[in-house]
Parts: sequence; C-alpha cells; structure tokens
Amino acid sequence: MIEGYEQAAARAEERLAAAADLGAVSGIERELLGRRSLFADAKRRLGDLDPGDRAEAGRRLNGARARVEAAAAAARERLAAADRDDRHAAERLDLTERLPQTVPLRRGRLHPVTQARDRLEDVFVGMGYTVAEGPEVESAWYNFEALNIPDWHPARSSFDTIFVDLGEPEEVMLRAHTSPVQIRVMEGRKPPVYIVAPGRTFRSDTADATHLPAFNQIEGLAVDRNITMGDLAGTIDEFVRAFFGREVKSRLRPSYFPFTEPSAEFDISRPDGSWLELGGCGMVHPNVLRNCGIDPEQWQGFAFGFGIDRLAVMRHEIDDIREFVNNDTRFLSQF
Ligand code: FA5
Repeated sequence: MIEGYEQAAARAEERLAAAADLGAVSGIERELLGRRSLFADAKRRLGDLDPGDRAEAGRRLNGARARVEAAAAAARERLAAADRDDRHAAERLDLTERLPQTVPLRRGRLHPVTQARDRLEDVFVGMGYTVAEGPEVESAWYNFEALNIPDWHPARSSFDTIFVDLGEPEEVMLRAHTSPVQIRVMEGRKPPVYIVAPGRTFRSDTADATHLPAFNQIEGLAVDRNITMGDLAGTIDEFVRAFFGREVKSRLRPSYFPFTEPSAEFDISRPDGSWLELGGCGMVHPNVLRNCGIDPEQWQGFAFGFGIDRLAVMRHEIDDIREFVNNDTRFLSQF
C-alpha cells in the first residue's frame, strides 16, 4: 500500500514538472492529495496495519505527500512566471505603430525664431562669415570688463543683468548680450576674423509687446586691416536687403556703446515710411582689441548685435513678441 502510494507520488512529481497549465497541476493535486485521493485512501488504510508498522508507514506516507506538495508548488511558480511573461508580451506597447491612413498626419515645423536664425546664418555665410558660439552663463570679464565696461561704469546697469549665485557676488551671470562671443573669438584666433554668433540672451526685463526676459541676438564681428565705418554700413545694408528684400532700407543713427567707437543704432524702414530699431553696431573700441591681444594700430574691426526675435516680429508683421513663447501651435503653425 505504501509502495503503491510512493510510486504514484514519484510519477506525480514527473507529471508536475511537465505540467503545461495550472489546470493540470490542480488535477494532479486532487488525485494525490485531495479528500478522495490516493493519499486519503492510504491514510485510512494505515489503521489496518500492525501497530508496530504504523509509525514507519505514516512517516513514509507523509514524506511522499510532502514531495508531491513541493513539486506542485514548484510547478505553480514556474507556470505563474511563464504566464507573467506571456501577459507582458501581449501587453507590450508597440510605439512604432502607424496611424491608420484615415487620420491625416501633421508635420512639425521649426519655430519662426529658429527659422529666422537659420536664415540669418545663411545670409552671413553667403557673405563669407563663419558661425561662432559661446556659453550662456558668463563671467563679469566676458560679459562686461573685456568689453570696456568696468564695474563702475553706468552702462552696466542698463543691461538689467540676471546674476547666478556662484562665486563672488555679481561675478557669474546669464549673458545679457552676445557681445562676449566677440572676446572669446578674438582670444582664440588671429585676425582676419569674420564671424556671426547667434544665441540666447537674458535680462530681467518684464515681458511686454517688444521685450522678453529670454530672447535671441545675433552678433557680428569683422576684424581686418583698413576696415572702416563704410564697410559696416555696406554690410548692414546688404544683409537687410538679403533678409527682407529690396524694398526695405536701413539707416544708422549715432548712439553709444562702451565697446564700440563710434557707435550707432541701426533702423530699418517699414512700409508706412516709419523706422524701426533693430540693433546696435560700431567700430570695435581699441581697448577691446587690446584686451584680446590684438594691436589696434594694425587691425580695425566693426561689430553689430541685434535681436532675432524682434527681426522675426518685423518680418511676419506680428503685433506682440510674446506670441513666440505662448506655444500655441495654432499661431506657430502659420509660419
Ligand atoms: C546690445 O545688446 C549690444 N551688445 C549690441 C551691440 C553689439 C552694439 C555690437 C555694438 C556692437 P542692446 O541692448 O541695444 O545692445 O540690444 C540689441 C538688440 O537686442 C535690441 O535692439 C533689440 O533688438 C534686442 N533686445 C534687447 N532687449 C530685448 C528684449 N528684452 N527682448 C527682445 N529683444 C531685445
């Protein structure tokens, strides 16, 4: 009787190891361990044995039952893991799935300010300039001092600088203009230099129809022998025509920047005959050239810097510069 159960139990262990689903496991358990099972039957018949043999028979019976229980638990664990894998496979998201043809696909596009920046780069590259870059977080040396704006200079306050809480007070800042790139370029290479440097700039300006606290400028710098204000005026005129078209004119108005001498602001004409300020420019101040190790007796340069967002506003005749940062795709998708 005991051997019979032990043999059935050993077979059951093999069957459990091969069981293909949880239903099969339950069936084997019922057969070997349940109330009407071989085990229940064998247990009942223990009473028929001699009292001297009962303890040994009971121990063997329980040992066989424990092995079947362990094999059943192992089978359940194995099948549950396989079931989890199947479910994960079935529930996996296929992110490459294509939309049905009935849904029209909408193509993304570049932001109008990015389009303006790309076009500006193209225009200046066409004029023989290369594109340079500089960091958005600057030191006082690059943002101000090397540009001939010492710390006592009143022009510093006109830049509404956003300082970064790092190092000495007012030593590290978000760049207020792209002019620090002039210094970085001149430090790094010998003239002749012809570069433009577009990039993000930051000032603690309150946003209104013509101002943003984070905006974009493009800097231009030409350093060569015998460069004059006439070259600057001609370059700006050429760029304005290439960017806006033949009918738009530009003019220079005397102004002041510590890093250029003489300095000017340049305006462009609008269809109604009025003029709009686009940026500042001038002949690179000798102190700035000296700060970069360039001899102003041998080399001269001009520089300009203007707002790319303002330029895009004019080009598309937009009323409010803040439209560019509202991220309303109905507005942005027009360009
Ligand atoms: C400057 O930033 C000088 N670095 C420009 C320069 C470069 C002069 C090289 C001489 C030689 P200004 O602060 O005027 O100058 O700014 C230049 C242009 O940036 C402005 O004409 C305007 O188009 C744009 N701008 C300035 N502040 C903002 C703002 N808050 N939001 C949008 N555009 C701005």
